[in-house]
Amino acid sequence: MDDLGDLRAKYLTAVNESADEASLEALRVAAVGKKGEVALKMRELGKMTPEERQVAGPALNALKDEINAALAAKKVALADAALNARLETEWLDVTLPARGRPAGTIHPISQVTEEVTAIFADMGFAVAEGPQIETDFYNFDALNIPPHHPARQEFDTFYMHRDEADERPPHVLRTHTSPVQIRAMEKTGAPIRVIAPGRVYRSDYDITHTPMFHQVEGLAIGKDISMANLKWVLEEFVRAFFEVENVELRFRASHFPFTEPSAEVDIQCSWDNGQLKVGEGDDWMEILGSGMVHPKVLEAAGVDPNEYQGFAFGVGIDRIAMLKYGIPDLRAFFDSDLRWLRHYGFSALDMPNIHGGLSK
Ligand code: 2NL
Repeated sequence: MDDLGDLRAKYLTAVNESADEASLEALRVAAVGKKGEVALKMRELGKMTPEERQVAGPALNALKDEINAALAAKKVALADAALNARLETEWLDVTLPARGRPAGTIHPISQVTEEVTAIFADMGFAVAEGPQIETDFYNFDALNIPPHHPARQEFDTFYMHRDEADERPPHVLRTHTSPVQIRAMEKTGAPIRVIAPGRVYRSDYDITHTPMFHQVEGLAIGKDISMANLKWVLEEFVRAFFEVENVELRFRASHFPFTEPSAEVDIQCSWDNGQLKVGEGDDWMEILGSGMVHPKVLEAAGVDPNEYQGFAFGVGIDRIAMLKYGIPDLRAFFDSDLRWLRHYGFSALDMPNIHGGLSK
């Protein structure tokens, strides 16, 4: 039994020097496994005298326990060391400032849409959205523009392809956002106060027209909404949008199929050596169309014209963006030229709101 001391020294040293879990397992099998050296020693107990066995038995059990404990402790130590090594290489200073990135900018059309939305939200208008591909019912018929009305030609409409055998009425790319408001009236009925900003399409391309452009329309229907309310809302809008204390508006009688009476609205401005100023001088510039919603339009949208009335208006977003931010060429809006976007674009962090100043 003298060699028990050697066995103990041999395995405790080997366990201590072991570098990974696999070699620890090999040591466990060799030392305290079923056919390991300690088990072999235990088999020799049978050949001993009872006195010898009384000493050797407990000694072998103690050695087995000691080796098992050393194996378990080393296993924990190896796992700790592995974790520490990982933590050493994978650390990250979460208190460092964020990495700068190449600044993208907000397109002037998005900026102006947000500005207009903020102004009308402040006056109680919700935003309505709808499809860009419309049926000709929503784009025309519901707006009091029947099939052979000359206004259908004026709109330079894009018609979606239809097989000749297909007898369903055609779909069109919406020529204005009015159909969005028809759908809104159908859905929520009156009273209602919404604006409908978005893309619209007309087959027209020259220095002042692009085949896709942006419009915001507004609609307010109630029991006693009058042209006086229209005038105040539009004055309030123009003042807030152009960020001027006072600006004269001029309402000129006009004609649209969907409003009666109708008015085009000019704003007071001055042109000094090519520089436009809104709210001063004695020039006028047309910026929008408006009127009292035609009874037939209310009826088509499921609103009783004997009970309700209201106003509507339409503004070109691209056009008022050019006026406010001095952008000379409409077509540059859609060129995706990064230099242009960096020059005319806005910071993503400056969200327009009525109280903090619209455009900073
Ligand atoms: C323009 C003219 C206008 C409307 C749009 C409208 C919408 C409904 C009912 C009645 Cl649902 N009218 N929209 C009314 C008058 C004028 O736009 O020249 N825009 C640039």
